Amino acid sequence: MYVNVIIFFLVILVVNHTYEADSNPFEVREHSLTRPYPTVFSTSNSYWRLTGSTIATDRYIRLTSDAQSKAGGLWSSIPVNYADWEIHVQFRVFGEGVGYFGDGFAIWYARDPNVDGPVFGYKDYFHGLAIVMDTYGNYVGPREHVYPYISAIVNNGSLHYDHDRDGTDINISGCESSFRGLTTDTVVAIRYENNRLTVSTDTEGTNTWTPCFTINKIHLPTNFYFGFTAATGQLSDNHDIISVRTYRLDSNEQRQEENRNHIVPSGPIPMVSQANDTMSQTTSWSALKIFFYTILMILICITGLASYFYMKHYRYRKPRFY
Ligand SMILES: *[C@@H]1O[C@H](CO)[C@@H](O)[C@H](O)[C@H]1NC(C)=O
Ligand SMILES: *[C@@H]1O[C@H](CO)[C@@H](O)[C@H](O)[C@H]1NC(C)=O
Ligand SMILES: *[C@@H]1O[C@H](CO)[C@@H](O)[C@H](O)[C@H]1NC(C)=O
Ligand SMILES: [Ca+2]
Repeated sequence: MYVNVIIFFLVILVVNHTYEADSNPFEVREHSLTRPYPTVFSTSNSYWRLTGSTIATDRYIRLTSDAQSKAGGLWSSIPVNYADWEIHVQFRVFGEGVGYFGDGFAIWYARDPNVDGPVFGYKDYFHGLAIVMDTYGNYVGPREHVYPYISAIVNNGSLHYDHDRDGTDINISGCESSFRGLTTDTVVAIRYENNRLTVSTDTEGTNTWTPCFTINKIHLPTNFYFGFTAATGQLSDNHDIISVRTYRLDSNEQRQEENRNHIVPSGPIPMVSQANDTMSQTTSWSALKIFFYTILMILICITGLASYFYMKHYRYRKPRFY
Protein backbone atom coordinates (compact mmCIF):
# COMPACT_ATOMS: atom_id res chain seq x y z
CA MET A 1 0.00 0.00 0.00
CA TYR A 2 2.64 2.52 1.13
CA VAL A 3 4.85 1.33 -1.68
CA ASN A 4 2.05 2.07 -4.15
CA VAL A 5 1.62 5.58 -2.78
CA ILE A 6 5.37 6.20 -2.96
CA ILE A 7 5.51 4.94 -6.54
CA PHE A 8 2.53 7.15 -7.37
CA PHE A 9 4.35 10.24 -6.08
CA LEU A 10 7.56 9.24 -7.79
CA VAL A 11 5.71 8.93 -11.11
CA ILE A 12 4.18 12.36 -10.58
CA LEU A 13 7.64 13.79 -9.83
CA VAL A 14 9.15 12.25 -12.93
CA VAL A 15 6.26 13.38 -15.13
CA ASN A 16 6.51 16.89 -13.71
CA HIS A 17 10.22 16.93 -14.27
CA THR A 18 9.92 15.82 -17.90
CA TYR A 19 7.20 18.37 -18.39
CA GLU A 20 9.50 21.09 -17.10
CA ALA A 21 12.32 19.94 -19.35
CA ASP A 22 9.93 19.96 -22.30
CA SER A 23 8.78 23.49 -21.59
CA ASN A 24 12.34 24.54 -22.56
CA PRO A 25 13.28 26.02 -25.03
CA PHE A 26 11.50 29.19 -24.05
CA GLU A 27 11.26 32.58 -25.59
CA VAL A 28 13.61 35.25 -24.27
CA ARG A 29 11.69 38.49 -23.95
CA GLU A 30 14.69 40.83 -24.08
CA HIS A 31 15.94 39.22 -27.29
CA SER A 32 12.57 39.25 -29.02
CA LEU A 33 10.81 42.06 -30.83
CA THR A 34 7.20 41.80 -31.90
CA ARG A 35 4.36 44.16 -32.72
CA PRO A 36 3.38 46.48 -31.17
CA TYR A 37 6.96 47.75 -31.14
CA PRO A 38 8.26 49.91 -28.32
CA THR A 39 7.63 53.62 -28.90
CA VAL A 40 11.24 54.50 -28.06
CA PHE A 41 14.32 52.66 -29.25
CA SER A 42 17.41 53.41 -27.22
CA THR A 43 19.70 51.64 -24.79
CA SER A 44 18.11 53.20 -21.73
CA ASN A 45 14.51 52.59 -22.68
CA SER A 46 14.39 49.48 -24.75
CA TYR A 47 15.97 46.15 -25.46
CA TRP A 48 16.62 47.29 -29.03
CA ARG A 49 18.39 50.13 -30.71
CA LEU A 50 18.16 51.60 -34.21
CA THR A 51 21.18 52.90 -36.12
CA GLY A 52 21.75 54.74 -39.41
CA SER A 53 18.85 54.96 -41.82
CA THR A 54 16.60 52.57 -39.87
CA ILE A 55 13.07 53.75 -39.19
CA ALA A 56 10.35 52.09 -37.13
CA THR A 57 6.69 52.24 -38.06
CA ASP A 58 3.91 50.33 -36.33
CA ARG A 59 4.16 47.55 -38.96
CA TYR A 60 7.87 47.09 -39.64
CA ILE A 61 11.42 48.14 -38.79
CA ARG A 62 12.88 49.38 -42.08
CA LEU A 63 16.69 49.05 -42.23
CA THR A 64 16.85 50.69 -45.63
CA SER A 65 14.18 52.07 -47.89
CA ASP A 66 14.25 51.49 -51.64
CA ALA A 67 16.68 54.35 -52.19
CA GLN A 68 20.40 54.54 -52.98
CA SER A 69 23.23 54.79 -50.43
CA LYS A 70 21.36 53.94 -47.24
CA ALA A 71 22.70 51.90 -44.33
CA GLY A 72 20.82 50.97 -41.21
CA GLY A 73 20.83 48.59 -38.30
CA LEU A 74 18.70 47.15 -35.54
CA TRP A 75 20.74 45.94 -32.55
CA SER A 76 19.90 44.20 -29.33
CA SER A 77 21.19 46.10 -26.28
CA ILE A 78 21.49 43.02 -24.08
CA PRO A 79 24.27 40.44 -24.65
CA VAL A 80 23.26 36.80 -24.98
CA ASN A 81 24.36 35.09 -21.75
CA TYR A 82 23.29 31.55 -22.70
CA ALA A 83 25.20 29.12 -24.90
CA ASP A 84 22.46 27.66 -27.07
CA TRP A 85 19.67 29.46 -28.86
CA GLU A 86 17.32 29.61 -31.78
CA ILE A 87 16.26 32.84 -33.39
CA HIS A 88 13.33 33.31 -35.80
CA VAL A 89 13.50 36.42 -37.93
CA GLN A 90 10.46 37.49 -39.90
CA PHE A 91 11.45 39.89 -42.65
CA ARG A 92 10.50 41.36 -46.01
CA VAL A 93 12.75 42.37 -48.89
CA PHE A 94 11.09 44.10 -51.83
CA GLY A 95 11.35 47.08 -54.14
CA GLU A 96 10.73 48.60 -57.54
CA GLY A 97 13.85 47.17 -59.15
CA VAL A 98 13.51 44.42 -61.75
CA GLY A 99 16.74 42.54 -62.31
CA TYR A 100 18.74 45.22 -60.50
CA PHE A 101 18.11 45.47 -56.79
CA GLY A 102 20.12 44.92 -53.66
CA ASP A 103 22.08 44.26 -51.77
CA GLY A 104 20.26 42.23 -49.14
CA PHE A 105 20.73 42.21 -45.40
CA ALA A 106 22.66 40.35 -42.74
CA ILE A 107 21.78 38.79 -39.40
CA TRP A 108 24.60 39.05 -36.86
CA TYR A 109 25.68 37.43 -33.68
CA ALA A 110 28.59 39.79 -33.15
CA ARG A 111 30.88 41.27 -30.53
CA ASP A 112 30.48 44.96 -31.36
CA PRO A 113 26.91 46.23 -31.76
CA ASN A 114 25.76 49.60 -33.19
CA VAL A 115 28.73 49.99 -35.52
CA ASP A 116 28.42 50.74 -39.21
CA GLY A 117 30.62 49.70 -42.09
CA PRO A 118 30.86 48.26 -45.59
CA VAL A 119 29.53 44.71 -45.01
CA PHE A 120 25.76 45.06 -45.46
CA GLY A 121 25.99 48.11 -43.24
CA TYR A 122 28.18 46.46 -40.58
CA LYS A 123 31.92 46.53 -40.12
CA ASP A 124 34.42 44.39 -42.00
CA TYR A 125 36.81 42.14 -40.05
CA PHE A 126 34.00 41.54 -37.58
CA HIS A 127 34.01 39.13 -34.65
CA GLY A 128 31.22 36.58 -34.67
CA LEU A 129 28.67 34.95 -36.93
CA ALA A 130 27.00 36.43 -40.01
CA ILE A 131 24.05 34.97 -41.83
CA VAL A 132 24.15 36.89 -45.09
CA MET A 133 20.86 37.22 -46.97
CA ASP A 134 22.35 38.32 -50.29
CA THR A 135 19.88 39.31 -53.01
CA TYR A 136 22.35 40.36 -55.69
CA GLY A 137 25.18 38.33 -57.21
CA ASN A 138 28.04 40.81 -57.65
CA TYR A 139 30.55 38.29 -58.96
CA VAL A 140 30.72 38.57 -62.74
CA GLY A 141 32.42 35.23 -63.41
CA PRO A 142 30.74 31.83 -63.57
CA ARG A 143 28.45 31.17 -60.61
CA GLU A 144 27.40 27.98 -58.94
CA HIS A 145 23.93 29.16 -57.94
CA VAL A 146 21.27 31.81 -58.37
CA TYR A 147 20.38 34.68 -56.05
CA PRO A 148 18.97 35.35 -53.47
CA TYR A 149 21.52 33.26 -51.61
CA ILE A 150 21.88 32.67 -47.87
CA SER A 151 25.37 32.03 -46.53
CA ALA A 152 27.15 31.77 -43.20
CA ILE A 153 30.45 33.36 -42.19
CA VAL A 154 32.30 32.91 -38.91
CA ASN A 155 34.99 35.50 -38.32
CA ASN A 156 37.54 36.13 -35.54
CA GLY A 157 38.35 39.59 -36.89
CA SER A 158 40.89 38.36 -39.43
CA LEU A 159 38.71 37.78 -42.51
CA HIS A 160 37.84 40.41 -45.10
CA TYR A 161 34.42 40.32 -46.79
CA ASP A 162 34.85 40.88 -50.50
CA HIS A 163 31.57 42.19 -51.98
CA ASP A 164 32.78 41.74 -55.53
CA ARG A 165 33.04 38.02 -54.84
CA ASP A 166 29.93 37.89 -52.58
CA GLY A 167 32.15 36.61 -49.78
CA THR A 168 32.64 33.33 -51.61
CA ASP A 169 36.16 32.82 -50.26
CA ILE A 170 35.11 33.07 -46.61
CA ASN A 171 31.61 31.53 -46.39
CA ILE A 172 31.37 28.10 -44.86
CA SER A 173 27.99 27.07 -46.23
CA GLY A 174 24.96 28.39 -48.01
CA CYS A 175 21.77 27.75 -49.92
CA GLU A 176 19.56 29.34 -52.54
CA SER A 177 16.33 30.83 -51.26
CA SER A 178 13.93 33.02 -53.25
CA PHE A 179 12.92 35.22 -50.34
CA ARG A 180 12.66 38.52 -52.23
CA GLY A 181 9.48 40.24 -53.39
CA LEU A 182 7.09 37.83 -51.71
CA THR A 183 3.68 38.75 -50.35
CA THR A 184 3.67 35.86 -47.88
CA ASP A 185 5.46 35.96 -44.51
CA THR A 186 9.13 35.12 -44.87
CA VAL A 187 10.96 33.74 -41.88
CA VAL A 188 14.51 32.48 -41.41
CA ALA A 189 15.39 30.33 -38.39
CA ILE A 190 18.93 30.09 -37.06
CA ARG A 191 19.63 27.44 -34.47
CA TYR A 192 22.90 27.22 -32.55
CA GLU A 193 23.07 24.18 -30.34
CA ASN A 194 26.06 22.16 -29.17
CA ASN A 195 28.38 23.82 -31.73
CA ARG A 196 25.99 22.92 -34.54
CA LEU A 197 24.54 25.70 -36.68
CA THR A 198 21.33 25.03 -38.59
CA VAL A 199 19.59 27.50 -40.87
CA SER A 200 16.11 26.90 -42.26
CA THR A 201 13.59 29.05 -44.04
CA ASP A 202 9.87 29.39 -44.34
CA THR A 203 9.29 31.61 -47.34
CA GLU A 204 5.95 30.28 -48.55
CA GLY A 205 4.07 31.09 -45.37
CA THR A 206 3.23 27.41 -44.96
CA ASN A 207 4.61 27.10 -41.42
CA THR A 208 7.01 24.39 -42.52
CA TRP A 209 10.76 24.73 -42.39
CA THR A 210 12.88 24.12 -45.47
CA PRO A 211 16.43 23.15 -44.47
CA CYS A 212 19.08 25.51 -45.81
CA PHE A 213 22.24 24.06 -44.24
CA THR A 214 23.69 22.50 -41.11
CA ILE A 215 27.33 22.95 -40.09
CA ASN A 216 29.14 21.38 -37.18
CA LYS A 217 32.17 22.58 -35.21
CA ILE A 218 31.05 26.18 -34.95
CA HIS A 219 32.46 27.77 -31.81
CA LEU A 220 30.83 30.98 -30.61
CA PRO A 221 31.25 32.69 -27.25
CA THR A 222 28.44 33.96 -25.06
CA ASN A 223 27.83 37.69 -24.53
CA PHE A 224 27.75 38.69 -28.20
CA TYR A 225 24.80 40.67 -29.57
CA PHE A 226 22.08 39.94 -32.10
CA GLY A 227 21.80 42.52 -34.84
CA PHE A 228 20.33 43.13 -38.28
CA THR A 229 21.83 45.45 -40.84
CA ALA A 230 21.34 46.33 -44.49
CA ALA A 231 22.89 48.71 -46.97
CA THR A 232 22.06 49.97 -50.43
CA GLY A 233 24.55 51.38 -52.91
CA GLN A 234 23.66 51.97 -56.52
CA LEU A 235 21.15 49.17 -56.15
CA SER A 236 18.37 49.41 -53.58
CA ASP A 237 15.46 47.65 -51.92
CA ASN A 238 13.32 47.92 -48.83
CA HIS A 239 14.82 45.70 -46.12
CA ASP A 240 12.28 45.23 -43.35
CA ILE A 241 12.47 43.29 -40.10
CA ILE A 242 8.93 42.43 -38.99
CA SER A 243 9.58 40.38 -35.88
CA VAL A 244 12.31 38.61 -33.94
CA ARG A 245 11.70 35.70 -31.60
CA THR A 246 14.60 34.22 -29.68
CA TYR A 247 14.42 30.95 -27.77
CA ARG A 248 16.91 29.84 -25.20
CA LEU A 249 17.73 26.15 -25.68
CA ASP A 250 18.56 23.66 -22.97
CA SER A 251 22.35 23.35 -22.88
CA ASN A 252 24.02 20.18 -21.71
CA GLU A 253 25.64 20.32 -18.28
CA GLN A 254 29.15 20.76 -19.59
CA ARG A 255 28.17 23.78 -21.66
CA GLN A 256 26.23 25.28 -18.76
CA GLU A 257 29.22 25.07 -16.45
CA GLU A 258 31.83 26.11 -18.99
CA ASN A 259 32.89 29.76 -19.09
CA ARG A 260 32.15 30.52 -22.73
CA ASN A 261 32.95 34.24 -22.61
CA HIS A 262 36.40 34.03 -24.10
CA ILE A 263 35.86 31.56 -26.92
CA VAL A 264 37.33 32.86 -30.17
CA PRO A 265 34.74 32.48 -32.96
CA SER A 266 35.78 29.67 -35.26
CA GLY A 267 34.30 27.24 -37.73
CA PRO A 268 35.24 24.80 -40.46
CA ILE A 269 37.73 26.16 -42.99
CA PRO A 270 35.94 27.77 -45.96
CA MET A 271 36.11 25.72 -49.16
CA VAL A 272 38.12 28.19 -51.23
CA SER A 273 40.62 28.85 -48.46
CA GLN A 274 40.98 25.10 -48.16
CA ALA A 275 41.82 24.94 -51.84
CA ASN A 276 44.33 27.74 -51.36
CA ASP A 277 45.78 25.93 -48.36
CA THR A 278 46.30 22.85 -50.49
CA MET A 279 47.85 25.07 -53.11
CA SER A 280 50.26 26.70 -50.70
CA GLN A 281 51.03 23.25 -49.35
CA THR A 282 51.88 22.13 -52.86
CA THR A 283 53.99 25.22 -53.27
CA SER A 284 55.86 24.63 -50.05
CA TRP A 285 56.34 20.99 -51.07
CA SER A 286 57.97 21.96 -54.34
CA ALA A 287 60.00 24.57 -52.48
CA LEU A 288 61.19 21.80 -50.19
CA LYS A 289 61.95 19.59 -53.21
CA ILE A 290 63.94 22.34 -54.88
CA PHE A 291 65.86 22.81 -51.66
CA PHE A 292 66.73 19.11 -51.48
CA TYR A 293 67.64 18.97 -55.18
CA THR A 294 69.95 21.94 -54.68
CA ILE A 295 71.62 20.27 -51.71
CA LEU A 296 71.94 17.09 -53.76
CA MET A 297 73.49 18.99 -56.68
CA ILE A 298 75.94 20.73 -54.35
CA LEU A 299 76.85 17.38 -52.79
CA ILE A 300 77.37 15.86 -56.24
CA CYS A 301 79.54 18.83 -57.25
CA ILE A 302 81.58 18.59 -54.05
CA THR A 303 82.01 14.85 -54.49
CA GLY A 304 82.93 15.41 -58.14
CA LEU A 305 85.43 18.14 -57.32
CA ALA A 306 86.81 16.14 -54.42
CA SER A 307 87.37 13.05 -56.54
CA TYR A 308 88.84 15.22 -59.32
CA PHE A 309 91.37 16.75 -56.94
CA TYR A 310 92.00 13.41 -55.30
CA MET A 311 92.60 11.79 -58.67
CA LYS A 312 94.88 14.67 -59.69
CA HIS A 313 96.79 14.44 -56.48
CA TYR A 314 96.93 10.64 -56.68
CA ARG A 315 98.17 10.82 -60.25
CA TYR A 316 100.86 13.32 -59.28
CA ARG A 317 101.93 11.28 -56.33
CA LYS A 318 101.68 7.95 -58.09
CA PRO A 319 104.94 8.18 -60.06
CA ARG A 320 106.83 9.20 -56.98
CA PHE A 321 105.94 6.04 -55.17
CA TYR A 322 106.86 3.81 -58.01
C1 LIG B 1 41.64 33.65 -36.76
O1 LIG B 1 41.29 33.05 -37.98
C2 LIG B 1 42.38 32.87 -38.86
C3 LIG B 1 41.85 32.38 -40.18
O2 LIG B 1 40.75 31.55 -40.05
C4 LIG B 1 43.40 31.93 -38.22
O3 LIG B 1 44.49 31.76 -39.08
C5 LIG B 1 43.85 32.53 -36.89
O4 LIG B 1 44.70 31.62 -36.24
C6 LIG B 1 42.65 32.82 -36.01
N1 LIG B 1 43.09 33.55 -34.81
C7 LIG B 1 42.79 33.15 -33.58
C8 LIG B 1 43.27 34.03 -32.45
O5 LIG B 1 42.17 32.12 -33.36
C1 LIG C 1 29.90 30.25 -50.77
O1 LIG C 1 29.19 31.15 -51.54
C2 LIG C 1 29.47 31.07 -52.90
C3 LIG C 1 28.81 32.22 -53.57
O2 LIG C 1 28.16 33.07 -52.72
C4 LIG C 1 29.03 29.74 -53.44
O3 LIG C 1 29.36 29.64 -54.80
C5 LIG C 1 29.70 28.66 -52.69
O4 LIG C 1 29.18 27.43 -53.08
C6 LIG C 1 29.52 28.86 -51.22
N1 LIG C 1 30.33 27.92 -50.52
C7 LIG C 1 29.83 27.09 -49.65
C8 LIG C 1 30.78 26.20 -48.97
O5 LIG C 1 28.64 27.06 -49.40
C1 LIG D 1 42.67 31.88 -53.30
O1 LIG D 1 43.38 31.81 -54.52
C2 LIG D 1 42.81 32.59 -55.54
C3 LIG D 1 43.57 32.32 -56.83
O2 LIG D 1 44.92 31.95 -56.60
C4 LIG D 1 42.86 34.06 -55.12
O3 LIG D 1 42.31 34.87 -56.13
C5 LIG D 1 42.07 34.24 -53.83
O4 LIG D 1 42.16 35.58 -53.39
C6 LIG D 1 42.61 33.31 -52.76
N1 LIG D 1 41.74 33.39 -51.58
C7 LIG D 1 42.23 33.44 -50.35
C8 LIG D 1 41.24 33.45 -49.26
O5 LIG D 1 43.43 33.48 -50.10
CA1 LIG E 1 26.04 40.34 -53.27
